[in-house]
Amino acid sequence: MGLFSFLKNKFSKKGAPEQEKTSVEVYEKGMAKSRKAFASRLDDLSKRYGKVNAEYFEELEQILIESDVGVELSIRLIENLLDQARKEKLTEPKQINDLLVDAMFVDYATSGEAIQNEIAFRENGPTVLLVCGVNGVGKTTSIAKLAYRYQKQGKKVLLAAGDTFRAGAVEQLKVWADRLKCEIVVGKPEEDPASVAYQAAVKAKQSNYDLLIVDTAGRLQTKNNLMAELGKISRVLGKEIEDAPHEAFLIIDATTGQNGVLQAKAFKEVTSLTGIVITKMDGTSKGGIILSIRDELGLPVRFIGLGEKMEDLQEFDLDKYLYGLLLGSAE
Ligand SMILES: Nc1nc2c(ncn2[C@@H]2O[C@H](COP(=O)(O)OP(=O)(O)O)[C@@H](O)[C@H]2O)c(=O)[nH]1
Ligand SMILES: [Mg+2]
Repeated sequence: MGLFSFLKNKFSKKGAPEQEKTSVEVYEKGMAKSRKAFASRLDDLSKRYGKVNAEYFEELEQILIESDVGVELSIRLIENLLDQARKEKLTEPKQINDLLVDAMFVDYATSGEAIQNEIAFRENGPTVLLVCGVNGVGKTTSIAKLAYRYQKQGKKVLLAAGDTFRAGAVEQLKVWADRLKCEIVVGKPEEDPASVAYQAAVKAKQSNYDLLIVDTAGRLQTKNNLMAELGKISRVLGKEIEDAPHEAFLIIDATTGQNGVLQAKAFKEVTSLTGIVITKMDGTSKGGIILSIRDELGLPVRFIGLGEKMEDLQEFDLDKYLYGLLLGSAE
């Protein structure tokens, strides 16, 4: 049984536990655009070719590249597929497409650091999550969604409005904090973000918070500035709370395509990231970006934004992702 048939069985509505069902539905809905671009093109391809040939593989490679799987990874996947097809004398388009899905799965599963989603909470004292990424990618809204998630799990959450650079950014986080009834530490306009982080760390420790989430400014004009600022925030946090920040998530907007991969490389150089959050997956037809980022950076994708609602930030699940990408493609 191919992976896709397996996933179909796993996630078919009948018999799926309630909790799973809703999460799968969020993936199904949020990945509709990507699915349209990927699964229906695979389907169309297999209908046009009776037997696979060199052109088939070329077209397949094109679909991967256009889905933002990344040129290097796309070429590698297709080369391996060609080898395997030759060795095993496979000629059916459907067999090839099944193998491709398997290979996508294996590449994600085996590239780099262990797969992990939830924040690993410390036994004693607050766990600190630093959130970075360029302007507009969805940092602040993802912070709100994460706060919502962990509050629901019974955690005491504190926010730090560390994006003191952009007018309105602090206000935006404050609005979210009010809605979520979540405590927030706010500095003065244009106050040094490290000073806000410091105040928040002190409060988190004194008042026994489980989780402190620190928002940061997203400007990336010069790498030196960014490095200095993120470095300073991290140092200040680490002085107040042992080993903080314990987690550092980079937020990437899926609609920015390969540019997101470049951002990830730039940030990875200046700060030690523990994971990626991909946002706006619902707004793109190029869902392959996840595979590309994983392949190039080795970092685990921790959460995925599949829409604007609080519940639309889901923990990243490779099976659900591939299912969302392929649902409705030819059996
Ligand atoms: N459709 C959709 N929109 C999102 C998602 N995540 C964030 N956004 C939107 O992206 C915009 C920018 O988000 P914001 O959090 O202000 O970005 P920041 O500048 O990085 O803090 C807002 O309008 C959000 O509602 C997502 O997963 N799906
Ligand atoms: Mg923001």
